[in-house]
Amino acid sequence: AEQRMPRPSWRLPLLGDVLRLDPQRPVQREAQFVQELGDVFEISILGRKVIVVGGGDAAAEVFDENRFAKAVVPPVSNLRELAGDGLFTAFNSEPAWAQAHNVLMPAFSQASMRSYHDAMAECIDQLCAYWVDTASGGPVDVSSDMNRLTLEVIGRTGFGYSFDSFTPGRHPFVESMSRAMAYVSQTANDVPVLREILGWKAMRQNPKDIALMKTTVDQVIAARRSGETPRQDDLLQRMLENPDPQTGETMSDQSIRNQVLTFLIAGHETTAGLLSFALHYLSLNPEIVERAREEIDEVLGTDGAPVRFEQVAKLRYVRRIVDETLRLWPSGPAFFRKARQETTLAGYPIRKSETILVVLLALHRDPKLWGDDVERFDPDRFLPAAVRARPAHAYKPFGVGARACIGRQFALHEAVLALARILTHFDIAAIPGYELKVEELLTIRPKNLRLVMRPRKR
Ligand code: MNH
Repeated sequence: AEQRMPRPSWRLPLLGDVLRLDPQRPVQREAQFVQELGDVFEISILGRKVIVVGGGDAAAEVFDENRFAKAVVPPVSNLRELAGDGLFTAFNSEPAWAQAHNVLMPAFSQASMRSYHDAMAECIDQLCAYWVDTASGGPVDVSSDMNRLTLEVIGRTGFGYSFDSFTPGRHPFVESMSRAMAYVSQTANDVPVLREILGWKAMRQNPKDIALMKTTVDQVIAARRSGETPRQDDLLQRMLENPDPQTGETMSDQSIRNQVLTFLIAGHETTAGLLSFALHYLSLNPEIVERAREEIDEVLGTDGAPVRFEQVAKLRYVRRIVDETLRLWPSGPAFFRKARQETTLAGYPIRKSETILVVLLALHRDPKLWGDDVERFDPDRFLPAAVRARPAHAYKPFGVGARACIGRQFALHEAVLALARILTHFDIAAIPGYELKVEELLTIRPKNLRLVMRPRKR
């Protein structure tokens, strides 16, 4: 006899479990369900069944690319209005995915980070100067400033464009992008009719925001193509010039636009979230700051010279701080999989194409995989011996398989460099009484996190 998959104890007709969800904090709510219902269970949202995986061996199963694959379903598929068949939102079979993947993989290799390093370092130094000029010992708005940094970095290294991020006020592109992202996130699980009644203003605004973003990017591409702006060794140049080695064809302007928009979306809030959470933990753990600074001073020296590319990979402890931050708060907190054909998961039967949500927020705190002090921030969990002792499926902040994050090396290089530079220049102090609350807008970030950044006393 077939065993039935666990599910919440009661369920409403039509609505299903929708009233149990938390529209403001959907993934944190799912992680709570994992505590109540176990590693595998199902929920029902307005007639749509979603299987949830939050730990243990079930995670290893669902990461198996032979039996499961990425699923592009809401809210991810809602981004297609903006990013079309760009890398992140493409269906597995779309030809634009394979082409962009082939062209861009070399551009995101560890070795290619060398060509983005100087621009990254410059942006980080601009951030530090901005804090010295504007903060004058008062608290800074961490999430907002980390967003300025990561957007500036991807703009400069991606396509030679500056959003003038370290000036007061916000670039129109940034205004449009944050509204468009909020729109996708807030309309993730609703019904179009409700959207019409509840969301008049946002609904009328959204097409305008999308149009502005597309036009901005199209202008940047056209200016580079025509030679109006100079060639440079960035992602845009590679997309314009390098053919797909498999077909010999170069990318269309439409596909390039989709990729640029994708990098702006996928590469900016995720890394900003990571940096914000890391600074939060550093503000609470002086002994970790001390160990990091010992390493930083030894590797980078104390003369304030620009950081060289090769030095970043030597910052092993700073890297462990980054890894541990992504364990507790993986900035992409969940992703979707689907069954390639009829199969089973943890012994339960699964139909072909059924949707499965992997909740990293729960997996990364599974006591079966991480021990019983899972809430503690401890970078030494990522010492090589400790990593080897854990199964590989315990930690997947960048996803799995063919559709895993292409920007992983980019994000890690940027994050290690930024934290090293910030720790070199500033003493980080928490605001007494701050309690971490986590905000979700597809990605996660600490809510209202403010920290005092004082020029470092040696
Ligand atoms: Mn990223 C896919 C997490 C930084 C560009 N990214 C993914 C996935 C996760 C992820 C998880 C898989 C999603 C899924 O299976 O549906 N990404 C992160 C995190 C960070 C991050 C936690 C930072 C920290 N990502 C970046 C950066 C870039 C980027 C930086 C670009 C500059 N990510 C992508 C792209 C994809 C992706 C593009 C889609 C890749 C594909 O499907 O081929």
